[in-house]
Amino acid sequence: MAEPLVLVRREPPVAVATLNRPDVLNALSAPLMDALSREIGALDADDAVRAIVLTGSSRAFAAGADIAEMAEAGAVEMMERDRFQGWQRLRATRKPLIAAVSGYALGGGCELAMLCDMIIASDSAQFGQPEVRIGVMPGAGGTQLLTRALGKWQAMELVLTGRMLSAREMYDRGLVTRVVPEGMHLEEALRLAREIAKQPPIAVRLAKEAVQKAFLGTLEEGLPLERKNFYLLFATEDQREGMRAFLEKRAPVWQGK
Ligand code: CO8
Repeated sequence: MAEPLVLVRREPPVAVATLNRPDVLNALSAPLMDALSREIGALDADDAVRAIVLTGSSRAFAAGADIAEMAEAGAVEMMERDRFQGWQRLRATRKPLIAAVSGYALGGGCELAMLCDMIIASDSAQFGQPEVRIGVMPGAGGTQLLTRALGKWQAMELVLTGRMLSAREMYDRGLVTRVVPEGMHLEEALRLAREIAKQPPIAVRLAKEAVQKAFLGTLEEGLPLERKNFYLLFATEDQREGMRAFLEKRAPVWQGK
């Protein structure tokens, strides 16, 4: 039987999904993206899983969309293929998604890392949107997300030259959450996932939604959503428990209710 395109390891309360096309630097083919959105969707629906880590190989998180799949396609054919459904499903993930990046995160690979909520990078990692060098441009959110993260003037340089930046440069510019020594990215991402998994799950979910809104929407949309989610948390048992535990000077016990 062929190797699965995405390997999943459940270690409740966290799980790891690993892109598994190492021979082509995890090029994001349509079957790989289908498998990924299916597996992440299943983890998102699994009550035992509180945070999800997405990783690749040591040489590449992912070197972009599969160029071999697109090289001969026409514009209408690309539109008919509508390859963005899987991306859209991934964007709808409600649990925290942490990218653990080593090696190349290029083109669609950089966009996939940016779709995650946090990025832990090995100091060997390299990020970039090299599409212009093969005659196209980013198509899975790169122009929008990089610009929001880095600002117009820095994003423009990356998108128009296709230059790569190191993990440390991306950390300095605010795109990477943390840089760790070579090979420690997965361990550190799991540590972060477990720390998040200790928090009350409904508060985590609503807070993630509110931060996403801040990043993607306007302040007028974001502030009311934040306030609504804040009020909503007072309907949970975890709010009562969290505040009482604080006042009683003991550790809280979360019910997820
Ligand atoms: N697609 C297909 N195959 C790839 C890709 C890719 N993106 N990247 C690497 N490979 C393959 C190579 O062809 C090679 O295969 P083989 O061994 O059979 O010849 C193998 O992976 C190893 O790669 P290299 O020999 O090139 O390794 P190097 O260490 O010399 O170079 C690089 C590594 C610099 C990462 C180089 O492979 C490279 O430049 N790759 C392409 C990077 C790129 O241009 N990415 C952008 C792709 S377009 C995109 O992502 C648009 C996203 C929009 C969303 C689309 C949804 C449909």
